Formats: sequence, structure tokens, C-alpha cells
Amino acid sequence: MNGASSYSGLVDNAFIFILGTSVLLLIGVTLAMIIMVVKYRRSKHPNPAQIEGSVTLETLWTVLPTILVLVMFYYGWAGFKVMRDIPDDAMPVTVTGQMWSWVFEYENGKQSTELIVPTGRNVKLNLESVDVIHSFFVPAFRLKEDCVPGRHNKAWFKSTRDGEYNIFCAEYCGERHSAMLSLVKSIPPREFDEWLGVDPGPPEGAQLLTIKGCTACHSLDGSKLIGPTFKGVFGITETVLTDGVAREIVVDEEYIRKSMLEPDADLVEGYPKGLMPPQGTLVKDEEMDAIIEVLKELK
Ligand code: HEC
Ligand SMILES: [Cu+2]
Repeated sequence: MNGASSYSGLVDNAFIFILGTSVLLLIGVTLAMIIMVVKYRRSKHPNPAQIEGSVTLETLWTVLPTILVLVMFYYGWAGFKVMRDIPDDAMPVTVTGQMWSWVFEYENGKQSTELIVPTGRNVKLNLESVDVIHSFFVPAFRLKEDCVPGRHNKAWFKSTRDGEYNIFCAEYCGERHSAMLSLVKSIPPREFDEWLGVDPGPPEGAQLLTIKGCTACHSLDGSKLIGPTFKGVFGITETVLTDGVAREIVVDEEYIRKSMLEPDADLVEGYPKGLMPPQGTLVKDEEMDAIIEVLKELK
């Protein structure tokens, strides 16, 4: 498949060169082996002969492979350098990996769960994680970079063709790792400006739950995923473990807020500790209020 970023050809060059060399060597070595086996078989040469070293041969098989790996290094370096040098004019987008979804945030604060980019313009990615190591992978762009908690990795690309390209998480990050699928949508710059310019407004309702990644673990329809369902949760009485001691609580606004800020403080019975990431850094205060309102409605 043809790559769709400005540097995908460089990555492919390195790949094709290494693959080509390996295939040629494989064929060469196999042929040589077959010839030797036939030519020097025991019926023809019952007595093995001693062979003296050959300076010419030894020089050749030292120098030629050295040149080969240097050429491989050259192709690798040529692509790597371009991928590391982030153009100054690149538009920054913050990519946040979380168990188990992606969120993209643009300069003006607009957020989305798909990465919308203008074709032909440079885009710089600030890669963050709120929990464990994820890896942001767009095969069509030949782009793969880790999102590591506490580190601020960077990457960039320029999409060369309008289209939709898969996003994967390429670092096993837990039970629903394979659900971390999304899309890059590369659209004409003018359409992009229009899309970005549209006043985002506060995301609302179920959309907020998706953008914040809650729906990776909490269903809205009553089914049990990683965490308890949100359906009908508001107002119920349930058992939680506080410091290991079971007690009954009623799910109200204050409890939901605390569940977001300190998920382990009141652990819902039957669920493991440490699974739900604290949401304090990711969810703003007024967004928490909105989420609480949404949960109230999910009867
Ligand atoms: C990685 C999975 C995961 C994500 C993401 C997640 N949660 Fe949770 N959540 C859990 C688990 C597991 C529990 C049950 C254990 C506990 O109480 O911490 C839970 C419990 C809760 C509870 C208490 C439910 C009850 O029945 O008492 C609320 C409320 C909640 N989460 C809200 C949220 C919100 C809002 C978000 C998104 C901003 C979110 N969670 C994101 C896993 C997750
Ligand atoms: Cu992941």
C-alpha cells in the first residue's frame, strides 16, 4: 500500500532496501548450499581436503557486508532525520491516550475522538498519556510513537492525500487495548479551517462521555463492561468499600464527583482497585457537572 504522508516514501525505501538485500542473500546462500551439497557429496569426494585461508575471500566478506549495512543505515537515517525535525510552522494537536480511547485537542480547545487534519499542511503531535503506555500508530503515514505517562513525546506528519486512515494503539495496554481504534480524516485545508473554526461549544451529553473515554469502561445500556453500567446508576443504593470496609451509599452528585476524582476511595463492590484512572486532570470542573447531569438522565 502506498503511504500517505510526506515521509512515508523514505520509510519505505529503508524497508524495501533491507527486504531486497535479505531476499537476495537468502537466495544466494541457499543456492550456494545446494551447489556445495551436490558438488562435494561423499560419493565424489570420499576424503575431505584441508582448505587454507583466503585473504581475498575474507576481505570480500568483511567489506561487502559492511558496505551493505552502511547503506541500510543511510536509508534509515535519512528517514529518521526527517521524522525527527518538526517543521516550525506545524499546527500542534495534543493526542491523549487513555484506557481505552484517543482524544485529540486542537489549539483553540476543540476536542474530537477522530483526528481531523488538513491535507498538505504540517501537523505536530504532542503525545500524552493519562494512565499507562500507549503507542499512537498510523500505518498509512508510517508514523508510530509512544504515549508515555509523565513524558511529552512529539511527532509530526503531513498528509499528502485526502482520505481516512486507521489509527491503532500499538502498545498492549490492557483488556480493551484492541478497542483503541480511531481514524485520521485528512480533508482539504479550507474544509478543515471551517471545521476548526466552528465554535466547539461545550461537548454535551453522551458525546462528553465518549470524548472523556468513560464509555470504554462504562456502558450506557445496562451491560457490564470493565466498570458498572451508567444506566440507572443515579439514585441507587449500593455497597462500596471504603478503606476496605463495606458500607452502603446512595449514588448522588457528591458521590459521582468523588468517584471521578478518587475512584479508589469508594470502591464499588466486586470491582478491582486501581482500574479507573482518576479524572481530575482530564475532566474540567464544569464538565464534571455536565457528566453528573447526563448520568441523572440515564434511567
Ligand atoms: C479504565 C476503565 C474506566 C474508565 C476509563 C472510567 N472508569 Fe469509572 N469505573 C471503572 C471501574 C472499574 C469502576 C468500579 C470500581 C470503582 O469504584 O473505582 C468505576 C466506577 C465509576 C463510578 C461509580 C459507579 C457506581 O456504580 O458507583 C462512576 C460514577 C464512574 N466510574 C464514572 C466514570 C466517568 C465519569 C468516567 C469518564 C470521565 C469514567 N468513570 C472512566 C472503570 C473506568
Ligand atoms: Cu493503548
